[in-house]
Amino acid sequence: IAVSGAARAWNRLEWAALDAAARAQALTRPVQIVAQATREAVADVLGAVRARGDDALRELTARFDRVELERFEVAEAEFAAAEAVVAPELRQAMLDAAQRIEAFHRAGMAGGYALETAPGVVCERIIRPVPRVGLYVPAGSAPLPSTALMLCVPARLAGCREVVLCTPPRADGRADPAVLVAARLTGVGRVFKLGGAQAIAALAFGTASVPKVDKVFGPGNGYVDEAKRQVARSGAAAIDMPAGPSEVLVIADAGADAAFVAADLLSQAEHGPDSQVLLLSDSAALIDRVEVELAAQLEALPRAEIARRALAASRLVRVETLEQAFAISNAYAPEHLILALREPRAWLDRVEAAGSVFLGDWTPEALGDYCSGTNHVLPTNGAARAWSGVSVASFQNTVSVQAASREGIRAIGHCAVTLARAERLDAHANAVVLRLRGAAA
Ligand code: HSO
Ligand code: ZN
Repeated sequence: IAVSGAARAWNRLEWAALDAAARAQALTRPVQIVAQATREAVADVLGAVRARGDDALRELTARFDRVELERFEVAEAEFAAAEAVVAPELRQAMLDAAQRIEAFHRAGMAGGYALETAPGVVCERIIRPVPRVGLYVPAGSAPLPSTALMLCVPARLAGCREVVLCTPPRADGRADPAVLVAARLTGVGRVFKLGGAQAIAALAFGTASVPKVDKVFGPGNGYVDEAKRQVARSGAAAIDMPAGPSEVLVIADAGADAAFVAADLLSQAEHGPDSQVLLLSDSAALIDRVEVELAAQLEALPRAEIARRALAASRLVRVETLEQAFAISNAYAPEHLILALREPRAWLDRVEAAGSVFLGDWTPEALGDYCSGTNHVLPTNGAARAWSGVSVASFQNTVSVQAASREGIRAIGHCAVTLARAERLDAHANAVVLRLRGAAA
């Protein structure tokens, strides 16, 4: 049984039948076209928060979150109430996940190092935490306490002095209780009920009630992503990465389990109507089976409407070979790449650009989203070509240090003088020559 064209909520394509323009079109993300209107709306929000601080935050929160907040910071009583309503099983799952995330992130922490590069010349790299960081945890249609874990755990491991979290208020003026419990479990001090571009603005510029931070982290919708780009461009705060709507690309062979593949595609599609979902397979029969599964599983989802809208921009593509699938994937540079292949590890060398890779039939993206230990804050929108997902290093700066002795300046001073003269920078040359004289005496 094949799904007929009219019933399809997704797009099925034959790569070989597409010309260059159609191929480019097939790999174009809707979010790649950031509307001028979005850019302007975000610029207005940033300008308002910068100019009028908390007053602007109050107005924007009333307009976008439809709630009047006198105070944005979560008070002790609200944390306590959150602890009381979060089910023990959920709390325990968050603890388990946090422990695995911590173990994996700790193991990957870079250490400093030192090397004597010439007799008497020691160069070092030392590591310092970014002093003040702001974490954004989206709530939108689904609050994401797991994102709090993914951001808070590495921030604490890095030793950041000030860790501030923003998450949108609910209609009742409270923050999502599970997000609050996750923040507490991982040792975050201050949480503010702010969402969208106004949250990013508050963190980047600071207001009377929200402390200014040095770097803003976290995923978000197109507005949040655009706000992060704008504050980074203005120099107000650094950002972790451009991170817009979530995406998955699955490469599946004829032996893949169609139900598993469909479930993975839908787990991405349910994130939001702007989520990106791609399947590449060299097997038309597998795609047929995935279509049947998609249709069946979609109907049973509470978020079917959201998933259906995401699927409308999705693509199921029959490729000629798996090599071709990897070439397409590398060009697209997906946030998540699932290899539903018989020998997934053998193909890993082909992966050039992806945020996070899931090997084999038993590794759904959902494990990485929650609790395998890897980070789920990953570069989207093709940024994986040049950006990496969040890690402890995202919360650290490296500082280089060098120390030369008299012997050291004698060893390499002449090299510096020659280069300085070639650049006609005489003061540079003098700074070395004076010392060479001193060291010779
Ligand atoms: N797939 C999302 C992360 C997430 N999924 C959070 C569920 N909760 C972006 O990587
Ligand atoms: Zn997810």
